[in-house]
Amino acid sequence: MNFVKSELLYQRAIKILPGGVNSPVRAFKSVGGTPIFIQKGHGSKIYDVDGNEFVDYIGSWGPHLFGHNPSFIKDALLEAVQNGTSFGTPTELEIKVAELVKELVPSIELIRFVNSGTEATMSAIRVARGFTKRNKIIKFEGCYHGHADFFLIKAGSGALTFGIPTSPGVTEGIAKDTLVADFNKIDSVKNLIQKNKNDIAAIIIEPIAGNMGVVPAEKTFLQELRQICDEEKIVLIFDEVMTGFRVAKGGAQEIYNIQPDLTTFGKIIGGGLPVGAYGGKKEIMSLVSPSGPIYQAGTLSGNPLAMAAGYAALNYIKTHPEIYDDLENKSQYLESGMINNLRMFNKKFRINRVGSMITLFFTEDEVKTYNDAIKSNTNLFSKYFQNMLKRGIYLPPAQFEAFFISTAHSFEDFEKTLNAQRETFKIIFE
Ligand code: HOZ
Repeated sequence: MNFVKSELLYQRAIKILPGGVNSPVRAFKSVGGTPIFIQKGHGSKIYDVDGNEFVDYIGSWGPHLFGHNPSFIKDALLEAVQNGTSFGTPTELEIKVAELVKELVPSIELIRFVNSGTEATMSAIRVARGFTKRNKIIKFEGCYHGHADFFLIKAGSGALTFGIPTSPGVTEGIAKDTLVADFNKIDSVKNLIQKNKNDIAAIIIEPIAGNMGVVPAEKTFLQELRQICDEEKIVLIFDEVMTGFRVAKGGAQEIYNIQPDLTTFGKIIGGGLPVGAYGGKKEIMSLVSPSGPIYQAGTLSGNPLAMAAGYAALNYIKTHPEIYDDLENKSQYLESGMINNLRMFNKKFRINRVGSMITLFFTEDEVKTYNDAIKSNTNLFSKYFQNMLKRGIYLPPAQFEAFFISTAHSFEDFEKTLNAQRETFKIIFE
């Protein structure tokens, strides 16, 4: 496998794009080497500019539940583009997508579409602050909610991978209103609430964290959070940008049977196009402009191409509930194969999996919190990543990310992956 064309493109890219990329993790900085430039994707595979084929486990970081470019989404897009690309006016499709989201996720009474997960989470916080007339928020160490200033404090994903969980450029004034609790540790939440009585507007959480690797919240922890929020009149926000429609049709909230006050979604509701959304209780969401005073706007919000792709994706989910059994069976198969491979090399490294989201942590201890996750041997992960890549397996280029399985993945893909893993383990462990 050679990467000659990718390397040349990277040399061009670093002259014009910071770090050669438009989003940090994809630059391969934490795993070494230079990024690969992808030309096309189909089903479970992506193909780079040098003509190399990879089994893809990123799936655009989650939304490609059906693999790359499924025909029903492509057809919907081709049809929509005949009518124009953007109007900045209401369209019927926005209502249809909104109604579908509400049907699949019962906690959504009103919803607003935006253009990314970041926009969704930052707007949800504004609404929670406007609703409660309070300033402070609680987030959890290692959770990532996009790059709005007030979230870049002890954040996960690229911020954690690059060792800048709290970014320069975030002012002290902003940082002081973000309180950070420990994931899965209810006492840390209680302590913060005690010290900031009647000042907390919202608690935001990834119910199944995907941005410090996959780390599911314990059910009792989420139940207690729900109870505390009710007692203290705090808005509970589930960030389901990764988990929404992926771990179940109703997202993590369906699995845990807990209704948040607000939920944020990402690109999955646009069939992989640039879309986000926030929604939830009518009482809160009706404060959003123009029905209420809390301002939030955007020309591309509810964009007709994104809505067409989103409608196709969500309608497929609604009419094919069997996809979740398929995803579970496939993911279980891959997980068991990985466990066997680890056993073969006498390693007890941890695998966390919820449905089609998986992380192999290079640590032998249980991973339930951020502090557990960062015990992982990231040098070993880098070697693992590079060796898998050379064997045609494209994993997220960072330890603190989830990898994603789609319905397009085949058992043949998994056998290839497991085989590559055995060869890789032989090199990195022996
Ligand atoms: N922050 C994303 C992963 N959690 C990566 C985004 C990207 O590079 O596309």
